[in-house]
Amino acid sequence: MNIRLNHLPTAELQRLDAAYHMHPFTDGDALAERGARIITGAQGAMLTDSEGVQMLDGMAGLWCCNIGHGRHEVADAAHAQMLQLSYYNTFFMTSHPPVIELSERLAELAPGPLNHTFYASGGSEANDTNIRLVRHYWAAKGKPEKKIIIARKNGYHGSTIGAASLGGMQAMHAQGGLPIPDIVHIDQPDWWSEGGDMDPAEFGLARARQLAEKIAELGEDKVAAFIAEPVQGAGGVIVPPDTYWPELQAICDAHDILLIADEVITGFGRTGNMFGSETYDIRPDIMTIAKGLSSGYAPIGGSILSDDVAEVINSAGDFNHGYTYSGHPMTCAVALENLRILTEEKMVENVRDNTGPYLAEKWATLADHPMVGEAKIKGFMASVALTPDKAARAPFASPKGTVGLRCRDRCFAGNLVMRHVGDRMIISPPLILTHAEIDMLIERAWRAIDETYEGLKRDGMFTAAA
Ligand code: PXG
Repeated sequence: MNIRLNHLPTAELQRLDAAYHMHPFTDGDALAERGARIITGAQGAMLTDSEGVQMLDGMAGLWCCNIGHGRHEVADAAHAQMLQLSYYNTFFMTSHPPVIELSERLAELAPGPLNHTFYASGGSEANDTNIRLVRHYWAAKGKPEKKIIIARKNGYHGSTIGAASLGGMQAMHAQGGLPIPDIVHIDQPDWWSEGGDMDPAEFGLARARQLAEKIAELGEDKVAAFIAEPVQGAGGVIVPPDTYWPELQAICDAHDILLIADEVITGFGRTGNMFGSETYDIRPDIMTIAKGLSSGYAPIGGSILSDDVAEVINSAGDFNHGYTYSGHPMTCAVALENLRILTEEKMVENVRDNTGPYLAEKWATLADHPMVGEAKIKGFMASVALTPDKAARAPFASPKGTVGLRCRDRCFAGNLVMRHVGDRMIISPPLILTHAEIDMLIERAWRAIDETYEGLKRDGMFTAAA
Protein backbone atom coordinates (compact mmCIF):
# COMPACT_ATOMS: atom_id res chain seq x y z
CA MET A 1 0.00 0.00 0.00
CA ASN A 2 1.18 3.52 -0.76
CA ILE A 3 1.89 5.39 2.49
CA ARG A 4 1.47 8.90 1.14
CA LEU A 5 4.46 11.25 0.95
CA ASN A 6 6.46 9.27 3.54
CA HIS A 7 9.22 9.05 0.94
CA LEU A 8 9.78 12.84 0.82
CA PRO A 9 12.70 14.40 2.69
CA THR A 10 11.82 16.09 5.99
CA ALA A 11 12.61 19.58 4.71
CA GLU A 12 10.23 19.16 1.79
CA LEU A 13 7.43 17.86 4.05
CA GLN A 14 8.00 20.83 6.35
CA ARG A 15 7.88 23.25 3.42
CA LEU A 16 4.61 21.80 2.11
CA ASP A 17 3.15 21.72 5.61
CA ALA A 18 3.93 25.38 6.23
CA ALA A 19 2.65 26.35 2.78
CA TYR A 20 -0.70 24.58 2.86
CA HIS A 21 -1.63 23.38 6.33
CA MET A 22 -3.19 25.60 9.01
CA HIS A 23 -2.32 24.13 12.44
CA PRO A 24 -4.58 24.31 15.52
CA PHE A 25 -3.41 26.42 18.49
CA THR A 26 -0.22 27.39 16.65
CA ASP A 27 1.70 30.54 15.74
CA GLY A 28 1.91 29.87 12.00
CA ASP A 29 4.90 32.09 11.26
CA ALA A 30 6.91 30.66 14.15
CA LEU A 31 6.11 27.14 12.98
CA ALA A 32 7.06 27.90 9.37
CA GLU A 33 10.40 29.25 10.54
CA ARG A 34 11.14 26.21 12.63
CA GLY A 35 9.46 23.45 10.65
CA ALA A 36 7.10 20.92 12.18
CA ARG A 37 8.39 17.65 13.55
CA ILE A 38 6.82 15.17 11.16
CA ILE A 39 5.50 11.99 12.73
CA THR A 40 5.34 9.16 10.23
CA GLY A 41 4.46 6.14 12.31
CA ALA A 42 3.73 4.80 15.77
CA GLN A 43 3.63 1.49 17.53
CA GLY A 44 2.67 0.91 21.14
CA ALA A 45 3.99 3.91 23.08
CA MET A 46 6.66 4.86 20.55
CA LEU A 47 6.43 7.40 17.75
CA THR A 48 8.71 7.50 14.70
CA ASP A 49 9.54 10.77 12.95
CA SER A 50 10.54 11.46 9.36
CA GLU A 51 14.22 11.16 10.29
CA GLY A 52 13.60 7.69 11.68
CA VAL A 53 14.03 8.87 15.28
CA GLN A 54 11.95 7.09 17.94
CA MET A 55 10.21 9.16 20.63
CA LEU A 56 8.32 8.07 23.71
CA ASP A 57 4.74 9.33 23.41
CA GLY A 58 4.18 10.74 26.89
CA MET A 59 0.90 12.35 25.79
CA ALA A 60 -0.85 9.37 24.13
CA GLY A 61 -1.22 11.47 20.99
CA LEU A 62 -3.28 14.22 22.58
CA TRP A 63 -4.57 12.48 25.73
CA CYS A 64 -6.34 9.94 23.56
CA CYS A 65 -4.37 6.89 22.50
CA ASN A 66 -5.18 4.87 25.62
CA ILE A 67 -4.68 1.37 24.14
CA GLY A 68 -1.45 2.39 22.38
CA HIS A 69 -0.72 2.93 18.71
CA GLY A 70 -0.91 0.54 15.80
CA ARG A 71 -3.36 -2.17 16.86
CA HIS A 72 -4.26 -4.22 13.81
CA GLU A 73 -7.60 -5.37 15.23
CA VAL A 74 -8.87 -1.78 15.24
CA ALA A 75 -7.80 -1.25 11.64
CA ASP A 76 -9.49 -4.53 10.70
CA ALA A 77 -12.72 -3.46 12.42
CA ALA A 78 -12.72 -0.17 10.49
CA HIS A 79 -12.01 -1.98 7.22
CA ALA A 80 -14.74 -4.55 7.73
CA GLN A 81 -17.34 -1.96 8.75
CA MET A 82 -16.55 0.30 5.79
CA LEU A 83 -17.18 -2.59 3.44
CA GLN A 84 -20.38 -3.61 5.24
CA LEU A 85 -21.90 -0.12 5.69
CA SER A 86 -19.61 2.85 5.14
CA TYR A 87 -22.20 5.45 6.11
CA TYR A 88 -25.77 5.86 7.02
CA ASN A 89 -27.42 8.54 9.15
CA THR A 90 -29.31 8.13 12.38
CA PHE A 91 -31.60 11.15 11.94
CA PHE A 92 -34.86 10.02 10.45
CA MET A 93 -36.02 6.93 12.31
CA THR A 94 -33.09 4.80 11.07
CA SER A 95 -30.27 3.10 12.95
CA HIS A 96 -27.56 0.51 12.38
CA PRO A 97 -25.91 -2.33 14.33
CA PRO A 98 -22.59 -0.66 15.31
CA VAL A 99 -24.29 2.35 16.92
CA ILE A 100 -26.77 0.10 18.71
CA GLU A 101 -24.03 -2.18 20.02
CA LEU A 102 -21.81 0.71 21.13
CA SER A 103 -24.67 2.45 22.94
CA GLU A 104 -25.51 -0.73 24.84
CA ARG A 105 -21.82 -1.23 25.69
CA LEU A 106 -21.48 2.33 26.99
CA ALA A 107 -24.57 1.88 29.15
CA GLU A 108 -22.87 -1.17 30.67
CA LEU A 109 -19.59 0.65 31.27
CA ALA A 110 -20.82 4.04 32.47
CA PRO A 111 -21.69 4.27 36.15
CA GLY A 112 -25.20 4.46 37.66
CA PRO A 113 -28.08 5.64 35.54
CA LEU A 114 -25.91 6.91 32.64
CA ASN A 115 -27.45 4.76 29.94
CA HIS A 116 -28.24 6.82 26.83
CA THR A 117 -25.65 8.17 24.40
CA PHE A 118 -25.97 11.05 21.93
CA TYR A 119 -23.02 11.02 19.50
CA ALA A 120 -20.70 13.66 18.13
CA SER A 121 -17.37 13.63 16.29
CA GLY A 122 -15.36 14.80 19.28
CA GLY A 123 -15.47 16.43 22.68
CA SER A 124 -16.18 19.99 21.54
CA GLU A 125 -19.26 19.00 19.60
CA ALA A 126 -20.43 16.84 22.49
CA ASN A 127 -20.18 19.80 24.86
CA ASP A 128 -22.09 21.97 22.41
CA THR A 129 -24.74 19.25 22.50
CA ASN A 130 -24.70 19.51 26.29
CA ILE A 131 -25.46 23.23 26.20
CA ARG A 132 -28.44 22.58 23.93
CA LEU A 133 -29.49 19.56 26.00
CA VAL A 134 -29.55 21.10 29.44
CA ARG A 135 -31.42 24.17 28.26
CA HIS A 136 -33.93 22.04 26.36
CA TYR A 137 -34.27 19.79 29.43
CA TRP A 138 -35.30 22.66 31.71
CA ALA A 139 -37.55 24.21 29.07
CA ALA A 140 -39.27 20.83 28.69
CA LYS A 141 -39.82 20.81 32.44
CA GLY A 142 -41.52 24.20 32.19
CA LYS A 143 -38.51 26.19 33.43
CA PRO A 144 -37.05 27.88 30.31
CA GLU A 145 -35.43 30.56 32.47
CA LYS A 146 -33.08 27.94 33.95
CA LYS A 147 -30.37 28.30 31.32
CA ILE A 148 -27.16 29.57 32.93
CA ILE A 149 -24.28 27.10 32.97
CA ILE A 150 -21.60 27.46 35.62
CA ALA A 151 -18.12 26.34 34.58
CA ARG A 152 -14.59 27.00 35.78
CA LYS A 153 -11.71 29.30 34.98
CA ASN A 154 -8.88 27.35 33.34
CA GLY A 155 -11.27 24.50 32.55
CA TYR A 156 -11.11 23.14 28.99
CA HIS A 157 -14.17 21.85 27.19
CA GLY A 158 -13.21 22.27 23.54
CA SER A 159 -12.83 24.84 20.83
CA THR A 160 -16.20 25.38 19.15
CA ILE A 161 -17.93 28.61 20.18
CA GLY A 162 -20.09 26.85 22.76
CA ALA A 163 -17.40 24.58 24.16
CA ALA A 164 -14.80 27.36 24.28
CA SER A 165 -17.35 29.46 26.18
CA LEU A 166 -17.77 26.68 28.73
CA GLY A 167 -14.00 26.54 28.99
CA GLY A 168 -12.31 29.13 31.11
CA MET A 169 -9.31 29.84 28.92
CA GLN A 170 -8.72 33.56 28.75
CA ALA A 171 -6.60 33.38 25.60
CA MET A 172 -9.47 31.64 23.81
CA HIS A 173 -12.12 34.05 25.10
CA ALA A 174 -9.99 36.95 23.90
CA GLN A 175 -10.39 35.82 20.27
CA GLY A 176 -13.90 36.04 18.88
CA GLY A 177 -15.87 37.65 21.69
CA LEU A 178 -16.43 34.72 24.04
CA PRO A 179 -18.05 33.51 26.19
CA ILE A 180 -21.55 33.41 24.73
CA PRO A 181 -24.29 34.68 27.09
CA ASP A 182 -25.41 32.74 30.16
CA ILE A 183 -22.17 30.97 30.87
CA VAL A 184 -20.31 32.05 34.01
CA HIS A 185 -17.10 30.84 35.61
CA ILE A 186 -15.92 30.16 39.15
CA ASP A 187 -12.31 29.62 40.26
CA GLN A 188 -10.35 26.39 39.77
CA PRO A 189 -8.97 24.14 42.56
CA ASP A 190 -5.29 24.83 41.77
CA TRP A 191 -3.83 24.91 45.28
CA TRP A 192 -0.19 25.23 44.21
CA SER A 193 -0.73 28.45 42.25
CA GLU A 194 -3.70 29.97 44.01
CA GLY A 195 -3.92 28.40 47.46
CA GLY A 196 -2.02 31.15 49.28
CA ASP A 197 -1.76 30.43 53.00
CA MET A 198 -4.64 27.94 53.13
CA ASP A 199 -3.89 24.27 53.49
CA PRO A 200 -5.00 22.15 50.51
CA ALA A 201 -8.05 20.67 52.28
CA GLU A 202 -9.35 24.05 53.35
CA PHE A 203 -8.66 25.48 49.90
CA GLY A 204 -10.51 22.60 48.18
CA LEU A 205 -13.60 23.32 50.28
CA ALA A 206 -13.39 27.05 49.66
CA ARG A 207 -13.15 26.57 45.90
CA ALA A 208 -16.06 24.07 45.87
CA ARG A 209 -18.21 26.43 47.93
CA GLN A 210 -17.88 29.06 45.23
CA LEU A 211 -20.41 26.95 43.34
CA ALA A 212 -22.97 27.36 46.11
CA GLU A 213 -22.20 31.08 46.32
CA LYS A 214 -22.61 31.49 42.56
CA ILE A 215 -25.93 29.61 42.57
CA ALA A 216 -27.15 31.84 45.41
CA GLU A 217 -26.04 34.97 43.56
CA LEU A 218 -27.66 34.02 40.26
CA GLY A 219 -30.73 32.32 41.75
CA GLU A 220 -31.28 28.56 41.56
CA ASP A 221 -34.21 29.18 39.23
CA LYS A 222 -31.78 30.59 36.64
CA VAL A 223 -29.07 27.92 36.77
CA ALA A 224 -29.28 24.92 34.45
CA ALA A 225 -26.06 23.07 35.10
CA PHE A 226 -22.52 22.94 36.39
CA ILE A 227 -19.79 21.47 34.18
CA ALA A 228 -16.32 20.35 35.22
CA GLU A 229 -13.56 17.92 34.37
CA PRO A 230 -12.91 15.47 37.25
CA VAL A 231 -9.23 16.39 36.82
CA GLN A 232 -8.47 19.43 34.65
CA GLY A 233 -6.33 18.20 31.77
CA ALA A 234 -5.46 20.96 29.32
CA GLY A 235 -5.44 23.37 32.28
CA GLY A 236 -2.26 21.65 33.47
CA VAL A 237 -3.34 18.38 35.12
CA ILE A 238 -4.69 20.12 38.19
CA VAL A 239 -5.41 17.27 40.62
CA PRO A 240 -7.95 18.77 43.06
CA PRO A 241 -7.60 18.49 46.84
CA ASP A 242 -9.49 15.47 48.25
CA THR A 243 -12.07 17.74 49.86
CA TYR A 244 -13.11 19.32 46.57
CA TRP A 245 -15.36 16.82 44.77
CA PRO A 246 -17.35 15.55 47.76
CA GLU A 247 -18.29 19.16 48.53
CA LEU A 248 -19.18 19.92 44.89
CA GLN A 249 -21.32 16.78 44.69
CA ALA A 250 -23.14 17.74 47.91
CA ILE A 251 -23.81 21.22 46.52
CA CYS A 252 -25.18 19.79 43.27
CA ASP A 253 -27.36 17.37 45.29
CA ALA A 254 -28.71 20.21 47.41
CA HIS A 255 -29.72 22.29 44.39
CA ASP A 256 -31.92 21.55 41.45
CA ILE A 257 -29.20 21.75 38.78
CA LEU A 258 -27.65 19.22 36.45
CA LEU A 259 -24.05 18.08 36.86
CA ILE A 260 -22.03 17.50 33.70
CA ALA A 261 -18.77 15.60 34.14
CA ASP A 262 -16.52 16.28 31.17
CA GLU A 263 -14.68 12.97 30.96
CA VAL A 264 -13.13 13.55 27.53
CA ILE A 265 -9.69 13.06 29.09
CA THR A 266 -10.50 11.25 32.34
CA GLY A 267 -12.72 8.65 30.69
CA PHE A 268 -11.69 5.14 29.66
CA GLY A 269 -9.06 4.41 32.24
CA ARG A 270 -7.02 7.56 32.48
CA THR A 271 -7.40 7.97 36.26
CA GLY A 272 -7.12 4.25 37.07
CA ASN A 273 -10.86 3.57 36.90
CA MET A 274 -12.99 3.37 33.79
CA PHE A 275 -14.22 6.91 34.55
CA GLY A 276 -12.93 9.79 36.68
CA SER A 277 -16.42 9.96 38.16
CA GLU A 278 -15.70 6.61 39.82
CA THR A 279 -12.32 7.80 41.08
CA TYR A 280 -13.93 10.83 42.73
CA ASP A 281 -17.37 9.36 43.50
CA ILE A 282 -19.10 11.88 41.25
CA ARG A 283 -22.69 11.18 40.18
CA PRO A 284 -23.16 13.16 36.97
CA ASP A 285 -26.43 13.62 35.08
CA ILE A 286 -24.51 13.91 31.82
CA MET A 287 -21.03 12.71 30.95
CA THR A 288 -19.00 14.02 28.00
CA ILE A 289 -16.82 11.41 26.32
CA ALA A 290 -14.39 11.38 23.36
CA LYS A 291 -10.65 10.66 22.99
CA GLY A 292 -10.16 7.31 24.82
CA LEU A 293 -13.54 6.14 23.50
CA SER A 294 -11.74 5.27 20.27
CA SER A 295 -8.18 5.77 21.52
CA GLY A 296 -7.94 8.33 18.74
CA TYR A 297 -8.21 5.70 15.97
CA ALA A 298 -11.32 7.50 14.69
CA PRO A 299 -12.99 10.81 15.58
CA ILE A 300 -15.90 10.16 17.93
CA GLY A 301 -17.38 11.77 21.02
CA GLY A 302 -20.66 11.82 22.82
CA SER A 303 -22.83 12.74 25.75
CA ILE A 304 -24.07 9.96 28.00
CA LEU A 305 -27.37 10.96 29.59
CA SER A 306 -28.91 9.65 32.78
CA ASP A 307 -32.26 7.86 32.64
CA ASP A 308 -33.95 10.98 34.01
CA VAL A 309 -32.42 13.38 31.48
CA ALA A 310 -33.07 11.01 28.57
CA GLU A 311 -36.67 10.49 29.62
CA VAL A 312 -37.35 14.22 29.74
CA ILE A 313 -35.67 14.83 26.38
CA ASN A 314 -37.36 11.84 24.73
CA SER A 315 -40.81 12.89 25.85
CA ALA A 316 -40.43 16.52 24.72
CA GLY A 317 -40.91 16.01 20.97
CA ASP A 318 -38.11 16.54 18.46
CA PHE A 319 -34.72 17.53 19.87
CA ASN A 320 -33.65 19.75 16.98
CA HIS A 321 -29.99 18.91 17.08
CA GLY A 322 -27.55 16.45 15.50
CA TYR A 323 -24.48 16.03 13.36
CA THR A 324 -24.08 14.23 10.03
CA TYR A 325 -21.59 11.96 11.75
CA SER A 326 -23.58 11.33 14.96
CA GLY A 327 -23.15 7.59 15.41
CA HIS A 328 -21.05 7.07 12.28
CA PRO A 329 -20.86 3.30 11.59
CA MET A 330 -17.10 3.08 11.10
CA THR A 331 -16.23 5.20 14.15
CA CYS A 332 -18.67 3.18 16.28
CA ALA A 333 -17.07 -0.07 15.08
CA VAL A 334 -13.64 1.36 15.93
CA ALA A 335 -14.81 2.44 19.39
CA LEU A 336 -16.27 -1.01 20.04
CA GLU A 337 -13.03 -2.73 19.09
CA ASN A 338 -11.06 -0.25 21.20
CA LEU A 339 -13.30 -0.96 24.20
CA ARG A 340 -12.95 -4.69 23.64
CA ILE A 341 -9.15 -4.40 23.76
CA LEU A 342 -9.23 -2.03 26.73
CA THR A 343 -11.43 -4.31 28.80
CA GLU A 344 -10.29 -7.79 27.67
CA GLU A 345 -6.65 -6.89 28.19
CA LYS A 346 -7.50 -5.38 31.58
CA MET A 347 -5.63 -2.16 30.84
CA VAL A 348 -7.60 -0.08 33.32
CA GLU A 349 -7.07 -2.58 36.13
CA ASN A 350 -3.38 -2.71 35.25
CA VAL A 351 -3.09 1.07 35.60
CA ARG A 352 -5.05 0.97 38.86
CA ASP A 353 -3.12 -1.88 40.50
CA ASN A 354 0.25 -2.09 38.83
CA THR A 355 1.66 0.53 36.46
CA GLY A 356 -0.26 3.46 37.96
CA PRO A 357 1.24 3.00 41.45
CA TYR A 358 4.65 2.37 39.85
CA LEU A 359 4.44 5.57 37.78
CA ALA A 360 3.22 7.47 40.87
CA GLU A 361 6.22 6.32 42.89
CA LYS A 362 8.65 7.35 40.14
CA TRP A 363 6.84 10.60 39.29
CA ALA A 364 7.11 11.69 42.93
CA THR A 365 10.91 11.55 42.66
CA LEU A 366 10.82 14.48 40.22
CA ALA A 367 9.86 16.66 43.20
CA ASP A 368 13.46 16.18 44.42
CA HIS A 369 14.67 18.37 41.59
CA PRO A 370 15.49 21.93 42.76
CA MET A 371 13.22 23.42 40.06
CA VAL A 372 10.13 21.24 40.72
CA GLY A 373 7.56 22.75 43.08
CA GLU A 374 4.98 19.99 43.13
CA ALA A 375 4.56 16.66 41.37
CA LYS A 376 0.92 15.60 41.08
CA ILE A 377 -0.53 12.43 39.62
CA LYS A 378 -3.84 10.59 39.30
CA GLY A 379 -3.65 7.26 37.50
CA PHE A 380 -1.89 7.92 34.21
CA MET A 381 -2.15 11.73 34.13
CA ALA A 382 0.48 13.78 35.89
CA SER A 383 2.09 17.20 36.16
CA VAL A 384 5.00 19.01 37.71
CA ALA A 385 5.07 22.73 38.47
CA LEU A 386 8.39 24.36 37.59
CA THR A 387 9.48 27.11 39.95
CA PRO A 388 12.55 29.16 40.84
CA ASP A 389 11.56 29.05 44.53
CA LYS A 390 9.92 25.90 45.88
CA ALA A 391 9.21 27.18 49.36
CA ALA A 392 7.45 30.31 48.15
CA ARG A 393 5.65 28.46 45.30
CA ALA A 394 6.82 31.37 43.19
CA PRO A 395 6.35 31.82 39.45
CA PHE A 396 9.28 32.76 37.22
CA ALA A 397 10.06 36.38 36.37
CA SER A 398 9.89 35.51 32.65
CA PRO A 399 6.47 35.63 30.93
CA LYS A 400 4.39 32.58 31.89
CA GLY A 401 5.14 29.65 29.61
CA THR A 402 8.68 30.73 28.68
CA VAL A 403 10.29 28.16 30.95
CA GLY A 404 7.68 25.53 30.12
CA LEU A 405 8.40 25.93 26.42
CA ARG A 406 12.14 25.65 26.99
CA CYS A 407 11.54 22.45 28.94
CA ARG A 408 9.20 21.12 26.25
CA ASP A 409 11.99 21.71 23.71
CA ARG A 410 14.49 19.82 25.88
CA CYS A 411 11.97 16.94 26.10
CA PHE A 412 11.62 16.86 22.32
CA ALA A 413 15.40 16.95 21.94
CA GLY A 414 15.58 14.00 24.36
CA ASN A 415 12.91 12.04 22.45
CA LEU A 416 10.14 12.38 24.99
CA VAL A 417 6.82 14.00 24.18
CA MET A 418 5.77 15.95 27.25
CA ARG A 419 3.51 19.00 26.97
CA HIS A 420 3.76 22.27 28.81
CA VAL A 421 0.87 24.34 30.10
CA GLY A 422 2.35 27.62 31.19
CA ASP A 423 5.26 26.50 33.35
CA ARG A 424 3.71 23.15 34.28
CA MET A 425 4.93 20.02 32.48
CA ILE A 426 2.33 17.34 31.92
CA ILE A 427 2.06 13.74 30.77
CA SER A 428 -0.81 11.48 29.85
CA PRO A 429 0.81 8.37 28.35
CA PRO A 430 -0.83 5.35 26.71
CA LEU A 431 -2.21 2.98 29.36
CA ILE A 432 0.01 0.18 28.02
CA LEU A 433 3.28 1.64 29.28
CA THR A 434 5.56 -1.04 30.75
CA HIS A 435 7.74 -0.59 33.82
CA ALA A 436 10.76 -0.22 31.52
CA GLU A 437 8.99 2.48 29.52
CA ILE A 438 8.01 4.25 32.75
CA ASP A 439 11.67 4.21 33.79
CA MET A 440 12.61 5.65 30.39
CA LEU A 441 9.95 8.36 30.72
CA ILE A 442 11.13 9.42 34.17
CA GLU A 443 14.78 9.40 33.15
CA ARG A 444 14.09 11.53 30.08
CA ALA A 445 11.80 13.88 32.00
CA TRP A 446 14.40 14.41 34.72
CA ARG A 447 17.10 15.06 32.14
CA ALA A 448 14.92 17.59 30.28
CA ILE A 449 14.04 19.41 33.50
CA ASP A 450 17.69 19.44 34.52
CA GLU A 451 18.91 20.73 31.16
CA THR A 452 16.26 23.44 31.33
CA TYR A 453 17.43 24.35 34.84
CA GLU A 454 21.07 24.57 33.73
CA GLY A 455 20.06 26.66 30.73
CA LEU A 456 18.06 29.08 32.86
CA LYS A 457 20.94 29.53 35.28
CA ARG A 458 23.34 30.06 32.37
CA ASP A 459 21.04 32.67 30.82
CA GLY A 460 20.32 34.48 34.11
CA MET A 461 16.66 33.43 34.02
CA PHE A 462 16.40 31.34 37.16
CA THR A 463 14.68 34.18 38.99
CA ALA A 464 11.30 34.59 40.66
CA ALA A 465 8.74 37.18 39.70
CA ALA A 466 8.91 40.22 41.97
N1 PXG B 1 -13.30 18.38 26.93
C1 PXG B 1 -12.08 18.13 27.47
C2 PXG B 1 -11.98 17.88 28.93
C3 PXG B 1 -10.96 18.08 26.64
O1 PXG B 1 -9.77 17.85 27.16
C4 PXG B 1 -12.40 18.58 24.76
C5 PXG B 1 -13.47 18.59 25.63
C6 PXG B 1 -12.64 18.83 23.32
O2 PXG B 1 -12.51 17.67 22.59
P1 PXG B 1 -12.17 17.73 21.01
O3 PXG B 1 -12.28 16.28 20.62
O4 PXG B 1 -13.21 18.54 20.35
O5 PXG B 1 -10.82 18.32 20.87
C7 PXG B 1 -11.13 18.29 25.26
C8 PXG B 1 -9.97 18.27 24.31
C9 PXG B 1 -4.24 20.31 25.06
C10 PXG B 1 -5.44 19.90 24.31
O6 PXG B 1 -3.53 21.16 24.54
C11 PXG B 1 -6.49 19.28 24.94
C12 PXG B 1 -7.63 18.94 24.22
C13 PXG B 1 -7.69 19.21 22.87
C14 PXG B 1 -6.65 19.84 22.25
C15 PXG B 1 -5.52 20.21 22.95
O7 PXG B 1 -3.99 19.80 26.13
N2 PXG B 1 -8.69 18.38 24.89
